[in-house]
Amino acid sequence: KSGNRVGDQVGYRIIGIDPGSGLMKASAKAIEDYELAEWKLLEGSGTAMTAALDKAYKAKEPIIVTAWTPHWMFVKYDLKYLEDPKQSFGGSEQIHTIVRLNLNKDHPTAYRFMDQFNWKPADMEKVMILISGGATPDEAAAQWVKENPDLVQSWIKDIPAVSGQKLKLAYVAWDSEIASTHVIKNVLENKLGYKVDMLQVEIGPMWAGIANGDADAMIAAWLPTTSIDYYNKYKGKFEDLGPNLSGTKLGFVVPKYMDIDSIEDLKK
Ligand code: PBE
Repeated sequence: KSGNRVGDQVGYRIIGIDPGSGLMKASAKAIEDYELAEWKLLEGSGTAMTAALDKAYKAKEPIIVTAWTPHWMFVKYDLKYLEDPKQSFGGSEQIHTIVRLNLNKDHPTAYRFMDQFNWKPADMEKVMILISGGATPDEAAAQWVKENPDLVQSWIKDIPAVSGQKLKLAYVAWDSEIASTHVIKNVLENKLGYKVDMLQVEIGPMWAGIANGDADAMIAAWLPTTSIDYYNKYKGKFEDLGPNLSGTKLGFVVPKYMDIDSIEDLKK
């Protein structure tokens, strides 16, 4: 082989997402660990990343993106994670539910529900697929809640409803968190009687909002690695209600029609 085929094909560019995300930090670490100094990690957003992927995929062009699981893109396209023998992206993680201090006292009903909330990657993926297929996040959440009555009931069993109290949920516009946060909103409003305010923000302000009490809860803390900087920064200023989902993954992803398998192949 002469030169770097993959690098030349994609202009030594890896399509990233929003700069504050844990995925971007892990991607920068991978570029260092695998000594990919000639490669550029482009900043953008989750939406810009999936748009670039869609365009390349339809044209059968080569592309490398930063990505995560659960995500609808693995259902819609034939994709593969590049192997990561150096474990730059860490292992499988859990998503934790994080609430502001004193939520227990101020909103015991919401607190108890948030504490019980847990589901599987396939559940989250179903909501994501509905949204990527054209449903609004509210419509997708409503449909999923309707189709999963037993699981939803297990989250709210024996919890008394309230009458119109306000609750504020913070989230980042990642497709996974848009899906999960709208399911929580639907249950809080339609089963437990809250009026929910949705605060869409960047990752830093999401954590700061919980820590200073501007937001009541969020379900977007990927641990032990992806969100750890924010977790440590605000430690003591929030309550961690533990995992609501297990089995996430992060990495560099390419279409299956590309002839590479490992991050190490980017170096050649
Ligand atoms: N994500 C989705 C986030 C956490 C949730 C993987 C894009 C991140 O990288 O911080």
